[in-house]
This record gives sequence, C-alpha cells and structure tokens, in this order.
Amino acid sequence: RNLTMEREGKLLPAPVCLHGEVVKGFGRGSSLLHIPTANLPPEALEQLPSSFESGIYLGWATVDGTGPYKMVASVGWNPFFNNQTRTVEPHLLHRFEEDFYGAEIRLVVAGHLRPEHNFPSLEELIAAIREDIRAAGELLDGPGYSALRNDPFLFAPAGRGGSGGDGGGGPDEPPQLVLSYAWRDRGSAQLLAQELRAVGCEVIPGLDAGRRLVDFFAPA
Ligand code: ADP
Ligand code: RBF
Ligand code: MG
Repeated sequence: RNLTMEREGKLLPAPVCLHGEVVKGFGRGSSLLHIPTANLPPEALEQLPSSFESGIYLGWATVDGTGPYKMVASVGWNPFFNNQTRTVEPHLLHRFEEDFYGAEIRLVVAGHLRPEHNFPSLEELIAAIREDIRAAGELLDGPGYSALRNDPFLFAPAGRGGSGGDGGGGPDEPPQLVLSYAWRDRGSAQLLAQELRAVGCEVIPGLDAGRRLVDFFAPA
C-alpha cells in the first residue's frame, strides 16, 4: 500500500504560515528512521486554522532566514508511534552540516500530500516517507508551488508574524500599523501591502492580533 498510495498533491486554498523555535522531540527521526524532522513547539499548533486536518503536507521553509528549502511535514499524532500529542514536524530537503535546535524555523505549508497512516512495519513507514520526499521534491518545482518559495513570510524578522510572536514594541520602538487579513484573502492584503511599500512604509508580513490597529477582512 505504501508505495502505490496516491500523492497527487492538493494545493491548499491558501498557504498556511507557521513559525517557531526548533525543539527536541523523541529523537527518533535521525536515529530510527534516518530522516530528521525539525519539530515545532506545541504553541505553533495554535497558528493552524481550526479546520486544518492532520496529514502529510509539502511546502517551503527557512531556518534563521536561510533558504528557502523544500520541505515535507507531518502534522499529527504519528499513529505508528502512538504519540499522545499532536506535532508539526518538517523534514527539509537539504543536507545540513549541524543540528539547528533553537533556530527560528518558518514554514509556508502549500499543499496536502496524503493522510497519515499506521504502517505494519518500520520499513514500510520509512519507504512511505522516502516516497513523500521524492514526490514533494518534484511537485514543489511545479505550478502553484514554486512561486511560494518567495513568500515574504519566510523572510520576515524572527519572532514576527503569526500568533504568539512578540512583535517587539517597547516604548522606544517606532509605531507600527499591523494589517491583518482573513486567511482566504491574502491576495488583497498583499496588494495593499504593495501600495504601502510604494509610499515608503516598512511592511512586515504577519498577523499580530494583540497589536492590531486595522482589520482587513475578505468580502463575505
Ligand atoms: P527530534 O525528535 O528531537 O526532533 P530528529 O531526529 O527528528 O529529533 O531531528 C533532530 C534535528 O535534526 C532537527 O531538530 C534539526 O535540528 C536537525 N536536522 C538536520 N538536518 C535536518 C533536515 N534535513 N530536516 C530537518 N531537521 C534536520
Ligand atoms: N508517522 C506516522 O505514524 N505515520 C505516517 O504516515 C507518517 N508520515 C510521515 C511523513 C513524513 C514526510 C514525515 C517527515 C514524517 C512522517 N511520520 C509519520 C512521522 C514520523 O513518525 C516522525 O517524524 C518520527 O516519529 C520522528 O519524530
Ligand atoms: Mg523530529
């Protein structure tokens, strides 16, 4: 089942942006599977739309502003290991010289690859993940996916963008106008951002509900 499973890659209606500091997991990725995953902290799950389903996804990642790297991520409970908590675990399609625990990782989740499964053996889980990596590598060069490698969210300053980010804002910092948008209406928000940039404003992509001054919602 593992290798014949369909992986057509369904582009999401709008990309989902996640960021956080890379944390330690159970250490199984490298040692048991030989496929390391950079685990996001549990709070990162709060950045997902409430309707977001567990599964295997593909998209783009940066690590402390470097990249973009292609990535394939598991969002779920890892049924093979019967985990008790839901995790977001991206594997980046890049060979790193060192671990990067503690680094700021930013993800633009662009498409859905397949549901998560339990597998009869470790070998079959590994074979399935290898096939995910191969499929994602190809799909991300294709239409709808490749343009997202330049998504400004990937290159925003660390800690900004997404709920939970500390947008700075001490007494000495310049005032900020935070433009937030409904997640289906990213396109219009980006147009407005372009116009603001054209008149000299610094526009930092992201959403910071706590310091929001202007709401920008999609028409119903
Ligand atoms: P853990 O359970 O602690 O996440 P893993 O074995 O899954 O352990 O991954 C360990 C670490 O490997 C990641 O947090 C990251 O710092 C590092 N790493 C090295 N190369 C990669 C890669 N290509 N993709 C993801 N993480 C990588
Ligand atoms: N775990 C599962 O239990 N079932 C899966 O179908 C599954 N698919 C994965 C696909 C990808 C691309 C990646 C990176 C991981 C997947 N995992 C899956 C998670 C895997 O069990 C986890 O990364 C390791 O346990 C290390 O934390
Ligand atoms: Mg991991």
